[in-house]
Amino acid sequence: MQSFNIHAHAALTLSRLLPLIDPILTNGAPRRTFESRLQVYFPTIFRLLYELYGDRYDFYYHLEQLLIDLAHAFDERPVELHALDEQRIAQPNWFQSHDMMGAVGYVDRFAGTLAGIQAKIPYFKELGLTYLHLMPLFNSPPGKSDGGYAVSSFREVDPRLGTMPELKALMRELRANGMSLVLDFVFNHTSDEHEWAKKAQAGDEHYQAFYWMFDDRTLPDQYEPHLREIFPEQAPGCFTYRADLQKWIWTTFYPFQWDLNYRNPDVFRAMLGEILFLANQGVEVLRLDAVPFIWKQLGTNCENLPQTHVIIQALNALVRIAAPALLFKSEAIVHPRDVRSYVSGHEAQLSYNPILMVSLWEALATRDTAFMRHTLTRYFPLADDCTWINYIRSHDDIGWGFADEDAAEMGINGTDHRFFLNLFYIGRFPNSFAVGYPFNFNPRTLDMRVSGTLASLAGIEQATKQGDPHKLSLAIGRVLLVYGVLLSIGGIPLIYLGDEIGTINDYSYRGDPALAADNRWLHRPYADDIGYAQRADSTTVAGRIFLPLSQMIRARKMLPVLANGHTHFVETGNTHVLGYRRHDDLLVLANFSEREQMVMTTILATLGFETTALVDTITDQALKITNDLTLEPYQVLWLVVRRST
Ligand code: OTU
Repeated sequence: MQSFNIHAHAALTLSRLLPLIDPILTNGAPRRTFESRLQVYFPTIFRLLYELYGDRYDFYYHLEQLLIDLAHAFDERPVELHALDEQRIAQPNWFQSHDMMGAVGYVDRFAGTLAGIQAKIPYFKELGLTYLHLMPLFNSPPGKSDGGYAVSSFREVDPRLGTMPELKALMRELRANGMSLVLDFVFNHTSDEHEWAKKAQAGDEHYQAFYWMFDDRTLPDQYEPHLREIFPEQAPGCFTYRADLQKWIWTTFYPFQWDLNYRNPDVFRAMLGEILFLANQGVEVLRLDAVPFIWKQLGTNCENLPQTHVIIQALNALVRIAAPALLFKSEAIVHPRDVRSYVSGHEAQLSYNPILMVSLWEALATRDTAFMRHTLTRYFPLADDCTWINYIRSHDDIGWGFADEDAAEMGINGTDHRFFLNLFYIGRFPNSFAVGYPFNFNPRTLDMRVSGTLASLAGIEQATKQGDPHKLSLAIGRVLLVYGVLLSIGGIPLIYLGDEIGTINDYSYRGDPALAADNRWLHRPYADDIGYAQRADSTTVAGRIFLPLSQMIRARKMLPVLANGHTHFVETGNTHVLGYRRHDDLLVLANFSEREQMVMTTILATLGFETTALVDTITDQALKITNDLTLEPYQVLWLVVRRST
């Protein structure tokens, strides 16, 4: 309980702080823009930071420094990005358009270098992309980089990929072609070779306080029983002993990834500095890596704590002032309720949608959409100032993140169901179509996740090896079914590059000692040049995926009804068939089984879709329905009523 009026205090504080920016922002018009945004957001910033750091003797000093940093960042922001800011402010829902289409991949694996990525722009346009996420590309020590997620400098591009000027030029070029660049912001930890970590190792106490360091096991022993082990096989435990420092260090992930201590306002300020630096290079979306872990509190599991939200909200409000075109995307692969807790215009405008991802795999394995419908009805709808990033595969493993209590409501035992899904997707369940591999089995909790590409998990690898054309058709059907949902359900669809041509697991990582222990490299394949060359050939696997997917993407871009929002899940009367309406105008039906399925005419009529005039907007074909509607195995339809007058 505050004994003073925080709003009045914020206003007073701001009036006292304002003179600090006089020497930085001297020009009238920009100064007015900055100040008017400050008037809007400072009360929020003040309230949030007060919550985190208000009890510190140096709170006011940190506020001063933040304001100075913010003014400098605003002042240094290139003219074209100021123009972009204005454009985004004028059209704040730009990212919710049906035109949005995303893809993600590793620079080196997809195109060798940044120059290689630049050369792929025609291909990205062919795909219809508006959003390109390049996997971590900053400096990261070879051999201990966790796929780039151990960052040793947030301001230097990995020299093997290119340079900072090249990255800037690429962003400009992408933007000129209608694409926004998305980069990771790995802000829960740094590499132990980051300059801050090196200074800490050299004994600099200022930088030691950037991390969580303990002289002995007393506190780690109190924290640890409550914590989740993320990589129990390769990196057991959450603390690492460093003999050089004679200290225990908090390392949620690999031992060389040191968790940052956000209780220290210096860390908050330093990381805001990195955000604004990246924003001023031209990055449009920052993916907030491992966001659930950034605040720690003894006695809790140190995930999704309230202060984590306060930090993101504060960073977001600060960004609205200095670089408002920048959006945040949350990466929280946690309980569905917690996933959703980060997504809003005030926090992360975008979020991975692991809820949908898991549901899709679950329904493909069971051929039953009841649990999926239950889950999505509960968790899919978002406020209208944010949106989902809908994906089926990322560079990470798949963890079965549904809620046990939701499963129980459906008569499903969560633990058993996870066990089944794991067995199914590692191909150990009778008649499984999947070729996946177990990732991080934890003997203590029996928890496990799955690695593999979309094509391999959907059955293409197995069918190809067995030379079974029927199985191959079904597997391709699964891939297209998934895309039929991702592209129509509401949000930004995200393709993992390679998946659009059916790239199967890449086993080459096993021969590389730096990668062999981490089988997530299975599904981070190199670009398959042969597959890409075959993409227009409908007799090849690549073409059988790429051509119909391209058709769906074109169809999506012509259907404003597929923009974000207004997704209503409906009862189709057939448990194998998922159904949802987009507004009242379009009905998606998706058959998750390898058999023909019927949906009754009477049910369609109650939903407002008379079978006499139905058109599938993917193919633009009128449906000829004599009795009830029949869906082919794995067929997906985007139906509208179109009466010829
Ligand atoms: C993320 O993943 C990245 O996506 C991984 O590639 C990194 O290894 C990791 O962070 C460390 O930077 O647990 O299994 O709820 O699920 O942050 C991968 C969020 C992970 C975590 C997620 C993490």
